[in-house]
Amino acid sequence: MLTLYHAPRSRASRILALVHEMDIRDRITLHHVEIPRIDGSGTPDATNPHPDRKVPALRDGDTLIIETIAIALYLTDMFPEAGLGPVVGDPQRGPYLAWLAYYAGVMEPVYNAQVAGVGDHPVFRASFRGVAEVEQRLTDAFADGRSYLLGDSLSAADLIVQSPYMWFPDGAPADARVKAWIDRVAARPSYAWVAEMEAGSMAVA
Ligand SMILES: N[C@@H](CCC(=O)N[C@@H](CS)C(=O)NCC(=O)O)C(=O)O
Repeated sequence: MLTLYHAPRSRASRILALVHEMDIRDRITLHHVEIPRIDGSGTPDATNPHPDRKVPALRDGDTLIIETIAIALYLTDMFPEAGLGPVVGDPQRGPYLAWLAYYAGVMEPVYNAQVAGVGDHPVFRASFRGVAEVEQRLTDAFADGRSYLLGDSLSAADLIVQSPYMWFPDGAPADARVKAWIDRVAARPSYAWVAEMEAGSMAVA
């Protein structure tokens, strides 16, 4: 049995949505933990095995997996039949990995730097570029009218790459096709389920 360490309305919510999309809820025990919040509420939770007491974290027997991207890949590779992540040999595997890596390696730093007011620093721009380039990347991705990042069907990459715009809709790219994708992902039944779970009915392991 897998254990997912989760806190409501956090980066772990995307993994919860992925669990629902993959229909593997019965394979996962949810363990709700407290985390320190930006508003000063919450505290680190001693029951959280994450070395930084962050979420998400996933335990599989003696193995602890941290980092959203690693957890998403671990799950989609473990349950390929769920169809949420192309496996090795599938021509979409490369784009899938690239979007996941781009999110963690570029998008999160770029948006955090923007909030921190340091995104224009030449050293930062040399490594990551900026918001305009991220928006152009997404605009280009949807220029052919596709519904999701990899084509016609949802993958874990959509749940993760779209997530900043769920939290900060005002920061969404202006492109109509990108906006339609953001709305399409947000309207998935998995997110209604996550909202319901996080509203208070979540089982604590
Ligand atoms: N890069 C990590 C970031 C995890 C992270 O920062 N999670 C936040 C919740 S959104 C957290 O647990 N914060 C608690 C803390 O900073 O102590 C990932 O994507 O898994």
